[in-house]
Amino acid sequence: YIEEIRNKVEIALEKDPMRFKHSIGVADTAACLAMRYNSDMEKAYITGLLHDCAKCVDDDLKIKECREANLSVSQTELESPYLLHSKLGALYARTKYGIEDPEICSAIEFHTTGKPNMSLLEKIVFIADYIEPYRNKAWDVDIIRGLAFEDINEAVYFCLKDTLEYLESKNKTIDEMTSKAYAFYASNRV
Ligand code: DGI
Ligand code: FE
Ligand code: FE
Ligand code: FE
Repeated sequence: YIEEIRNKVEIALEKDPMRFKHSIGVADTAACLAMRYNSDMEKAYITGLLHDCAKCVDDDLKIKECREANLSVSQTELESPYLLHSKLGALYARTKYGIEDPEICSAIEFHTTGKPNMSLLEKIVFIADYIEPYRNKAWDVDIIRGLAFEDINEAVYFCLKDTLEYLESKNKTIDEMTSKAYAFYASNRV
């Protein structure tokens, strides 16, 4: 059944072979983090495989499909339609991959912005997306790689901090959910 999902995702991402490699990296990394935090490894692996399943949909189509499914599209999402791949990915998980588990769908939905008070699976996928072995663009990624296996909340905090610094340096619009997530993880540090 995992093999079936894997093959479907490979086809869905065939426009961008690196994206499929990244998805395998996120699945593997999410499974490792689940192992570390006594969470369900199979669920983490499936969520990792699927998290970017809507990434290769054209931006106009992303907006159109979200609207058709009555998913809200904010001003920030209109300005940066790539943000919608997480919401649309959660929808596809249900409609195209038969995933009924709301925890998996929610972890896909919030993997780009994060959100306050994430579930363990949400945090695992959020972090795995950032630290998987094929990803090396981020500034502090090696520090966060180690931290992820020591203190997952601290790792989430640094991921959000790096992301916000990057977005500010590029003058990109910050989604309300990204700001809220950062505020939550900044104020809950011990
Ligand atoms: O899909 P991936 O590239 O694997 O990773 P992702 O879904 O976490 O997306 C990462 C990109 O999303 C990265 O370039 C930063 C951007 N991003 C995250 N939060 C926000 C954001 N972009 C905007 N405009 N606003 C945000 O709040
Ligand atoms: Fe993504
Ligand atoms: Fe991410
Ligand atoms: Fe990703």
